[in-house]
Amino acid sequence: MSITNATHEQRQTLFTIKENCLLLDRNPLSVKAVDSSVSCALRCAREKRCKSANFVSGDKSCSFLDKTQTSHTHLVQCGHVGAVYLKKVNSDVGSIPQLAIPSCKSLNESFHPSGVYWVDPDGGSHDNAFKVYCEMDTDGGGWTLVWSYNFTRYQPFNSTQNAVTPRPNWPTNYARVDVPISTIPPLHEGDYNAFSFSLWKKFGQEILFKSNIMTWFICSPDVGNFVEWKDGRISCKAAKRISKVQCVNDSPPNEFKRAEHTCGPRIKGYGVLNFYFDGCKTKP
Ligand SMILES: [Ca+2]
Repeated sequence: MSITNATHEQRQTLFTIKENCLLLDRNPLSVKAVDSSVSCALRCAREKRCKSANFVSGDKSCSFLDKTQTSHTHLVQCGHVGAVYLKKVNSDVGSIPQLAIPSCKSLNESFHPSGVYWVDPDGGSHDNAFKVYCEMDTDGGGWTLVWSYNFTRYQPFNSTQNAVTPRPNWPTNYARVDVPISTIPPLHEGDYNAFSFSLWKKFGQEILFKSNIMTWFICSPDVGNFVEWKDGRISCKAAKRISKVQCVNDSPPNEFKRAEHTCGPRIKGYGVLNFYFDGCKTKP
């Protein structure tokens, strides 16, 4: 599950240039033959993973790099006649605590790939910055991964012992909720952990629900609001169809229900339960 309230704009890609310099990287992302440094920059601009590039005029080679002179100053060497080192402007944002971003939605999808970034949602000193996973591929990107979960007993799925695990520390009065709680931000989609629930709203109000087997949905708050923990109507649209399973849950949900007196919150549609984040693994 990821959340955002991103609005995106396409920007030009800018480069800083160091003539007669190279970033000595033994493992470039790729090397291509090009005619000029401009052509090298254009190709790097189109490749999200390319943060900087070396152009060598002698052999007309353009090497794409995932490192930059900011992160690897010691690897930059000058005095190479005919070489040009090109660095994407803003390629370093979120790469170290000192360059922490407010949230994933501040990234530009055209040159920031999905991955781990440093964020500092409360601004000011970056001493309390921390790492998160930004998803930059779905519906314009800008999603912050706030929770990734597994199941206690996937087979059979409807077993009373099946529950999501771990769960976020959202409020519940229900004594039977008994799966472990996580408050560690997940750093990739298979890292089963969760942000502290009170932090979710700092990254936006819109939620992307992903699934391995079901249609993905993007939901915005209305009267109901997941991150503010308010029951009621929400507004959802399908973000991606998962072709292997066609089921009734494909229709977008329209209601959020909290977890005060049940095993977990629910996302429902017209007579359909799309997501039930069941945190009870032992039931009578
Ligand atoms: Ca701060």
